[in-house]
Amino acid sequence: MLTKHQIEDYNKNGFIVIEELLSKNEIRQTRHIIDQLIEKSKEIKESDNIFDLEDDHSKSNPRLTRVKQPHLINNHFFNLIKNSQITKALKDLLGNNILLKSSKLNTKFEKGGSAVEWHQDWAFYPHTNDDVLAVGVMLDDVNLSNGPLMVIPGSHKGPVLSHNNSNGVFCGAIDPEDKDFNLNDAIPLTGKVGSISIHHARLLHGSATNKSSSRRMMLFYELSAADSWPLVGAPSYMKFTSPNDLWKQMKSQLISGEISTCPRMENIPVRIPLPPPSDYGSIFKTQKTGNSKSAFM
Ligand SMILES: O=C(O)CCC(=O)C(=O)O
Repeated sequence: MLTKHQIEDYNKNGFIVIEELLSKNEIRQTRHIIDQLIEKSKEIKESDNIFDLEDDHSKSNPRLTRVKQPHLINNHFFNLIKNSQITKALKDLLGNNILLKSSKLNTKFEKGGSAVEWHQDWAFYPHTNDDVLAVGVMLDDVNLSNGPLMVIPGSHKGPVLSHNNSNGVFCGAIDPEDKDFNLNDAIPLTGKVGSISIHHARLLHGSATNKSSSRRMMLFYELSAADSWPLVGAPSYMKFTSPNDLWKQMKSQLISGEISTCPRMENIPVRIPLPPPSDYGSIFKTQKTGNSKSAFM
């Protein structure tokens, strides 16, 4: 499915964008379900297990930062990745055995949708090997003004930067002054609705507030090779107390092939995302309650 050039690009730079991969029908169905979820969010006043709210959310003007784990809310979101061209592309990058770890819908509404401070996903969920990545499905046109995902090419081969604040607490974001971070190297990942981005879990990335008048909704899936096991952290999917529940959940999230119970270990840099901030409910809460420094002031 991917060309040799795309695979080389991913390995070298840590990301690729595939233009208009999803069909208009897939996008239409997805948006329809999301509209229903947004409607439902009108009933709540505080963030909960499903919705993460912007500060100005109200019944008359619902404003979310995120819908958490949409694939656990509606099967459509699981089928969208499993039965689409996306899985074909993933097999070229991760091999045949692929496990979905979690999903999230970042809504980034017009006129103020929240920034995501610079971070490496790896800092949140280190694994035994780094065949771990995130797919971003563009559910709106993404342009330079509506807060595109930005990445630092090649940073997936560098160090794992500290994501702890000056008090030592995990805040889910790097210090923009870190000597290993240079904002001038950042490039935006733009594309038409239906395009996807794929970024490596160790790649430095972030995105600014959406100050424009057009929404930037993106659906993210976090996946790994099925022999890549989480170490610690990963609060969004290792939340099971019983091995039976864990096994059931993993099997239901298998995108392709088989789960391996013999983790493949690699000698790669890892940091443990502890001690936790007061609210670990989403990256937005982690960065806020962890008092992360903003690169987007
Ligand atoms: O929505 C974005 O632009 C960034 C997404 C991201 O990095 C995250 O949610 O962890």
